[in-house]
Amino acid sequence: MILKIKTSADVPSSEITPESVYHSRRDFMKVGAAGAAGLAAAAAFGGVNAPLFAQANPYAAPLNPKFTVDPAVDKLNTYEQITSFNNFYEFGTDKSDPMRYASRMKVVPWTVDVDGLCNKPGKYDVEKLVDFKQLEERVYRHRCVEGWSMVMPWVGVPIKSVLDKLQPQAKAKYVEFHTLLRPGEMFGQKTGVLQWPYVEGLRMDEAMHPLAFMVVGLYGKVLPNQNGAPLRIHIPWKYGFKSGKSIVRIRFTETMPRNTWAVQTPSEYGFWANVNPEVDHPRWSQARETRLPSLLRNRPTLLFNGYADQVQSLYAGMDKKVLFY
Ligand SMILES: Nc1nc2c(c(=O)[nH]1)N[C@H]1C(S)=C(S)[C@@H](COP(=O)(O)O)O[C@H]1N2
Ligand SMILES: [Mo]
Repeated sequence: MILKIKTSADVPSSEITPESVYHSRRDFMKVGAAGAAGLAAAAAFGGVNAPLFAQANPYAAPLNPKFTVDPAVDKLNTYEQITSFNNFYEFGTDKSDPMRYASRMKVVPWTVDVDGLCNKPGKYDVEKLVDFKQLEERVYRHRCVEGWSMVMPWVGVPIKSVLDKLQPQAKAKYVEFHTLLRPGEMFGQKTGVLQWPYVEGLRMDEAMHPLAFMVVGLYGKVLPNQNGAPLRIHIPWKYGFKSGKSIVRIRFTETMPRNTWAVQTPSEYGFWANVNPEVDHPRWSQARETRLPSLLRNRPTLLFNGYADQVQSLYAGMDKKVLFY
């Protein structure tokens, strides 16, 4: 694994522009829909600039203080760090590939197909799935199975608020999240590095857990393509590969999903992938982690990535060997 952090000096502004172009286009589209929300937010907020602010940028959402970190322990990574060091194999396997190439992915318009064991299957616009008037900011630790970690201020809604609209049936035990399959824009999909499309899944009670987050923004702005625009999940107590990006399909199933990394290398990756310092990857220790931008294993890995008190009841009585793999 090569850890190479780009600084702003390494990133020509021409490579950043597409994201901001997308942003303003998106803002433009949102003004109508967000107008009413803007007025309501303005009334609640009362600030002189509030109406303009709320209408222009629905992603400037309030922090939910229940879901944040101690800044003395977990310093926020910069926007630049979070958007220039990524795993998104659809755009190549180098950490800087997504930053370079993800702008090729067309994210407007974007629809999500919903199927399987639910009462409201169909094709949904993102705006129908995610209530943009309810966006909130949450600061989460993110731990990649490779050993690096960051702290991100995401903007989104609980996954539960999305799934509830789809009315999963009692038979649905799991939910799958499928990434966009568009080899013309995602050249990694012309290679066999993974089985495409990228599929991840959760048990229903995991997906419905208050921590499980549906992300549409970062740092008060629209989610950059390299981080999984326009819709990705973040499951902070699991290794990063569980958090699928650029989601175009949500499927409810009775059987455990065959997630991409478990299909690719079943001897190394499983379905659960809960973070545990005591269960090593077959090729490296998970006892410590590299909190970027440091390049050293500078801190201990935490059980469930530090969210144990909130999530361990999900797994009462289950086999430890299974759970952390
Ligand atoms: N579609 C898709 N989703 C993906 C991946 C990927 O390659 N393709 N990589 C995963 C891995 S291994 C990690 S660590 C996180 C990285 O998210 P970030 O780039 O926003 O930090 O995305 C996850 N989601
Ligand atoms: Mo990862």
